[in-house]
Amino acid sequence: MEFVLYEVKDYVGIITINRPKALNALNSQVLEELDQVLDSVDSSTVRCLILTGAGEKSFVAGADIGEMSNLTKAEGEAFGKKGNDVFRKLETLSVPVIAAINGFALGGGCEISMSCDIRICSDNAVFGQPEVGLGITPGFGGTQRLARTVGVGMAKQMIYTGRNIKAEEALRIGLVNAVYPQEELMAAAQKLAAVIAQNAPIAVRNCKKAINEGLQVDMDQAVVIEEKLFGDCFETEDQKAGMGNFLEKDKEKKLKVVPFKNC
Ligand code: DAK
Repeated sequence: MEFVLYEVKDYVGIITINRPKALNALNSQVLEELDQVLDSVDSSTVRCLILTGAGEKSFVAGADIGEMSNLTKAEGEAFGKKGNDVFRKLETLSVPVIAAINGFALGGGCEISMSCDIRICSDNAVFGQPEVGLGITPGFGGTQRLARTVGVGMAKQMIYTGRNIKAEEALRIGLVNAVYPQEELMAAAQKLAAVIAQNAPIAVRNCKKAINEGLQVDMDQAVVIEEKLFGDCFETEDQKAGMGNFLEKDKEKKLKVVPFKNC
């Protein structure tokens, strides 16, 4: 692949959008390659993913403005659908995804980060939805996911003004969970991913599904979704070993990592 790198180590997959000359802007080829990489993620060997951008300046500086500039209405809609389909695939992937945001996360860059489960960023990160300045609306889910992530009032302010915000403000409004010096970002993402990867994979995957699906429905339906996914964990080796270790009251065993079978 030309623009998307993928490597797996110790149950953690790292996807890198690798188009640094254009600040990792998303053109059709990047979206297609990303789609293929997501299809190739094997949840029996990958328990957590990290998504980042190549270089130290930009995570993703948005959809490719050059490619979009001459689109017709129909082509614009098709481009929006292509991005939305990939972003939705990312959002609904069975394993958790951490966005390690290493610089600009503008437009489609901010939007792709919001399709991930957890966002952490470097101290030089810049977030924004500048689309109204380009004469368009956010087209890769920004109007929907930003409002759900930081609240309606803050999302509307960011989108209507097109104003960019820095890392510390992103932290303050809950767009990211933590800010790190640039050189420490990937290590922090890997440490976080390793903690997630050490937990029972079926349970982690079911938690993701319960949270994502539960948020789409009312509470009565949401608790039914949780009940089903909770029940689904029983009779797995992870559940037996996890609870067995606790009940044996053996400190060594209690601390022992659950064996991760039935992935
Ligand atoms: N697209 C294409 N190329 C980009 C780019 C982008 N979004 N961002 C940067 N580049 C390219 C620049 O053109 C430049 O290329 P060369 O001239 O060297 O060939 C190279 O990356 C370096 O950029 P700069 O020279 O501009 O670097 P600076 O440090 O001076 O500035 C910047 C960095 C991030 C502030 C600046 O590049 C910038 O403002 N970039 C654009 C940011 C932006 O507006 N992003 C939002 C894009 S709009 C939809 C689907 C999707 C979307 C909307 C609708 N539908 C179809 C429904 C999504 C829209 C967006 O994401």
